[in-house]
Amino acid sequence: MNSLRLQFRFLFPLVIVLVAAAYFSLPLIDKLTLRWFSRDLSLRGTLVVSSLEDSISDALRTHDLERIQKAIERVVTDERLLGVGLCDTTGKLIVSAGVFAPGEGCAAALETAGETFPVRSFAGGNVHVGVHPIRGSSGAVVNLVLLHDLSFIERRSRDTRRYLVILLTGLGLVVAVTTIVVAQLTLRGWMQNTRALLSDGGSGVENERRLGELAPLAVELRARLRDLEDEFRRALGPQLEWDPERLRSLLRTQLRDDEVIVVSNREPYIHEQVDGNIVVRRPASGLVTAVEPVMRACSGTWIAHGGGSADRQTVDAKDRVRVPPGREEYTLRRIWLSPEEEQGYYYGFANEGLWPLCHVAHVRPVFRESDWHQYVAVNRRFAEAVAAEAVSEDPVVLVQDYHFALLPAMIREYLPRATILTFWHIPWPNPESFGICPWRREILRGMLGSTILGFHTRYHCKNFIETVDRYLEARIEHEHSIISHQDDETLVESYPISIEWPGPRQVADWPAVDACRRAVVERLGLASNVRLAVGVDRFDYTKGILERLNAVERLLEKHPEWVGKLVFVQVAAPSRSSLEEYQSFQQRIQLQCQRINERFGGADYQPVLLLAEHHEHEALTELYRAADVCLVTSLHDGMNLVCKEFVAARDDERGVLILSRFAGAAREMTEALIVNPYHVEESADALHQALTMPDAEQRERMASLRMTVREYNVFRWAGRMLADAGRFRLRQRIEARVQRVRSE
Ligand code: GDG
Repeated sequence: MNSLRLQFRFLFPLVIVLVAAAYFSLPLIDKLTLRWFSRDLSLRGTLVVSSLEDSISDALRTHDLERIQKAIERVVTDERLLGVGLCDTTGKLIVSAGVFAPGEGCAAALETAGETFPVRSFAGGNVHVGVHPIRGSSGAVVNLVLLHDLSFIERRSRDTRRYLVILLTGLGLVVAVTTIVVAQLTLRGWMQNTRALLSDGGSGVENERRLGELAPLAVELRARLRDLEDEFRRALGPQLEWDPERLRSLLRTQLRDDEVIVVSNREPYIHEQVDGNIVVRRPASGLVTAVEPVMRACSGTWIAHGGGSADRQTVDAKDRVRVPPGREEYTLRRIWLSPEEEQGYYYGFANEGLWPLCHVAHVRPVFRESDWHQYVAVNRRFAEAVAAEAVSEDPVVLVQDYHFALLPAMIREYLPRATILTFWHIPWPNPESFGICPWRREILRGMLGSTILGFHTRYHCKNFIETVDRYLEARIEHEHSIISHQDDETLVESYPISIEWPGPRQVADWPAVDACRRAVVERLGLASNVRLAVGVDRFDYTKGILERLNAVERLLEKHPEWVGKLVFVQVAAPSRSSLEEYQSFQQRIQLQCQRINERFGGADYQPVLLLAEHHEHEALTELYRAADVCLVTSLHDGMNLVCKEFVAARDDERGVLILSRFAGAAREMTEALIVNPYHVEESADALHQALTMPDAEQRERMASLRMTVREYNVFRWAGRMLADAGRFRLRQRIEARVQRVRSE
């Protein structure tokens, strides 16, 4: 309909042009036809005269006017000839026939002699006046005047005009119909191309061919659409975004301000003795990075192992301390572990057993009976602590990670009405891999004490459900992801974790990107023009640090132009260093760095810098902001938060992220350069691509990544989980009420 309207809009001027053409051309045509006929009539007159000339000459000689009269009367019988008159040279009428006015008829007629277009009005119409001189035999000259009726010309002209109007209208109609048909076809083709162009049929030769000359337009249009989408999402941002306030309001409305307790092994604030002073440290831990902002928003109590050298000095009589220091938004309850407990539960069963078991990163899990006993005992101690801290019968308990697989079922023994949300921060392997754990059933039963069990990805959920299916008697509702085991139901769901998106005040405190770069270059003693690639990790074999170094080495081999110009800085925060596997891994990395530096470095250039020490949070932000490239090449990672922190730090929308496809984050952060870290060639190429990536592409990728991380932030992670818990609790309350009514 719209397209028709559009075409009529085009046709209207065409009609106007045709009408104007008819309007201006018709008088012209009238004039022309009159001239043609007048010339015709002059010729005709000449013929008539030549047929009369002889007899008139003879008759004049003999003054036989009667003969002349008869001759001209014969001629006048022609219907187009109105009258004939014979005039002498003085304008006197000699004889006449038909309508010929005596006297002035001759005089008026003779005036027209010599005119090319001798037409006069006569008796309400036009007549053609033909003056033909005839020389008599006596030598005297007379003029034979022929008055031809021009009304037939007018008739013909009217007919011509009618035909012309019909012709122009017909022509107009043909043009109009042709225009509409051509326009419709063109429009349809255009619509198809435009649809193809908007549908983002992917890149590649086939798509280019399909779009033809519209291909460059497609690129521009898609870029513009992306910008508009970005602007739109930015504009909607505040309404859609998850932030602490929205989380708090969810707690108020859906959980009716219920009590929230978090349990994790790692504590969010560690008090350390340093040179006789007590300092507070934030641990290098993805779990703490994610859960701490949620806890600040929810208040409540966080129960964790007190591992800092000054932790005991800073708690009250009930082993509690208010944190964050200075802001005191929630309570940290510390649990003290003996060295044997820590060794067996934490280093032994959790980190030598479950960690490699779940990551499948080519390090053999070690399962010792004694470690298992410590693991059970410590889980029990934490369960008791939860029961002791709970002020209500049905708190919401957030159990964190693989250190506490048995805790959910144990908490349920003490607090049957608690809502237990367990989040497993690391991957879950397939049933075969998990099957090598001697206590696989105990672990699964322990976890199924949870109301909700969360993993980062659907894939990990699927692996877990299949594992339960393989090793336990349980009913599984696959379509709802619910496992029923011993009268308890557990919802298994994916909740991709994230970071807290930096607020405007925090961003305002950050030094400018250039200043960060200068500070890092100066601090590390680098040349001012070097390109910087960075890696930030706990010093762990699952993070792909070795593979990253191999990629850097291969890049320098393949593209020697980067030697002297690229420096790779690896922050490796000490982690689980008392374990042999970690010690030998860390030594291996150190040797590898040395080797690369010896091969490509010199007195004033070292291509690789290993900073194997804990860094303050601000120092990491400075490094992220100074970097051209951030490398995250985990061999297997539940999510990985470093890549999200890098993106959050780049409000300048510059810098390139290289991300392992084996990190959970790769499913969301698709605009990163996704690599297989085991493929050294591919990683080296990605590094080269990152270092040579044009600014506009960096901006486009980074803007999109930032949008994702901002929207899918940690408050959304917690919000979704707590909202699911709220729904569960509501259902539970309704069921309890129904039960009560039934029993009354
Ligand atoms: C597990 C899963 C999942 C690193 N060095 C320092 C430091 N860090 C911080 C980083 C980041 C965190 O540690 C590491 O986060 P990741 O996500 O990489 O990893 P894991 O600790 O292995 O965490 C992981 C996570 O849980 C959350 O669920 O993403 O897949 O393995 O925040 O910035 N922090 C400080 N100094 C350092 O030197 N302050």
